[in-house]
Amino acid sequence: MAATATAPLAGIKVIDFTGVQAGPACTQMMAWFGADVLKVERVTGGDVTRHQLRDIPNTDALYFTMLNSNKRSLAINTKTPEGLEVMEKLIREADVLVENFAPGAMDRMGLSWEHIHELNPRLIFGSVKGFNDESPWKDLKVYENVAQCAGGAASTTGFWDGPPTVSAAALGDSNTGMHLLIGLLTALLAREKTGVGQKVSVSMQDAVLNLCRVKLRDQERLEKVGYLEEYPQYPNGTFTDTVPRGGNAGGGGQPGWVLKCKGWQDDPNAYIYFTIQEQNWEKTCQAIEKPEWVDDPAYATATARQPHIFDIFADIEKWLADKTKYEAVGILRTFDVPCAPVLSMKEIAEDPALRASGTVVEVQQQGRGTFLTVGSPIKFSDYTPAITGAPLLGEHSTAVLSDLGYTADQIANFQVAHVIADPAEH
Ligand code: CAO
Repeated sequence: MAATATAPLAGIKVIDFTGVQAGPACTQMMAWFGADVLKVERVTGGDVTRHQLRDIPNTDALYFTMLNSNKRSLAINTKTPEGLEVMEKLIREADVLVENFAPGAMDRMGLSWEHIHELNPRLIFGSVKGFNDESPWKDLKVYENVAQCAGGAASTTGFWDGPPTVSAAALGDSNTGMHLLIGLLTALLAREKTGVGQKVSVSMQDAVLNLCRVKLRDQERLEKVGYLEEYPQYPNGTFTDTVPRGGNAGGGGQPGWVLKCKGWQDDPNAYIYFTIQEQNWEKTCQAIEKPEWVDDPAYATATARQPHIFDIFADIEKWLADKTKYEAVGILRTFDVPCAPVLSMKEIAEDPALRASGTVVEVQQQGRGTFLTVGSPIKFSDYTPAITGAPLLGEHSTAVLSDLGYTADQIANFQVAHVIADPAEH
């Protein structure tokens, strides 16, 4: 909707047959980049997120508005013959159709990939499921945390003496949507050469696992050498035959940890992440006022440090005790120490730099005023997405149907028969 003539995806028509988070995150980004994204929703209630976790009565929830900006909405019962006919007309004209319903739902609706491909051979069909087609669990319905557990994230997240832990980051949902977006854009490029669309499928388990690539690396290393030198369990603890949870340890070759700063007793986020970069050891010692560690054989190499790495972190916390997280980072950055304050969501929401970059944006929303959302994390030199509000349920039903050639009488009859929702009902 906010697309300008120069928008990268201008002219691309997307049928957004998605709900909750994984699919909507994908199509929202297409809309930001200029595609005409038409969200097709159930007549009663629409996308479930419109109603989930509402903060204002009778107003679409932030869960919905933050994943469906820049789209249009058609509320139509696709299980009626008339609704299915509308869908088929839309499919004939579209470039992309994205869905993330429960396994088998598209087939049950009469919209199998084969049928869609027959209706419009150029159309690219994007599909999100919990598991891929080879999985014994391919019939399961899946939400975020289910995927994090099945994709290897939960077993490797948290502390060794606690249970598997899920991440707050939407590794199962939005991450899968971003993977699907890559697939769809690739298929659009392929279509330039072949003239034919294809089905692009991404499973949430696979998308999570793709982000847990280094943990599979660690599994292979563990099987070969029996230990993982960068994990807190080394060298004083024990390893089993599977990758353990490493707490806040750095995942690469650079040890790091979350360290307390001034005020941590009262502020749950008065911490920084501190990285000991091997090639920066000398400057790191200067930064934390421990110049004697530079040449001390017990400290001078990563191998020498590892057996007492937590004593080292404890000493660094002593240095941090009279510094706020911002003061600490202010000092450490001048010594090239890779570090950052642990930022709360409140701090992020108020951060002027994130606002200036368009990463956090305030958006006008009908019936709500404004709301804060995460804008595009992808920055182009020649294009800046303009983030607009999310559509009301069925806001564009009449316009879409009339563009498809339906008369005012036919549209009125659709309303009476509940094929489309009556806007007065919203
Ligand atoms: N008109 C008529 N019927 C419609 C419709 C429309 N416009 N849009 C959807 N429906 C129907 C579907 O056809 C389906 O009907 P059947 O079950 O009779 O075939 C029904 O609505 C429910 O679809 P659903 O997929 O939304 O079902 P659900 O709420 O039971 O499950 C979810 C939700 C997310 C668990 C499931 O969709 C799923 O596993 N999706 C794949 C994985 C995924 O994307 N999960 C992440 C979601 S983000 O956390």
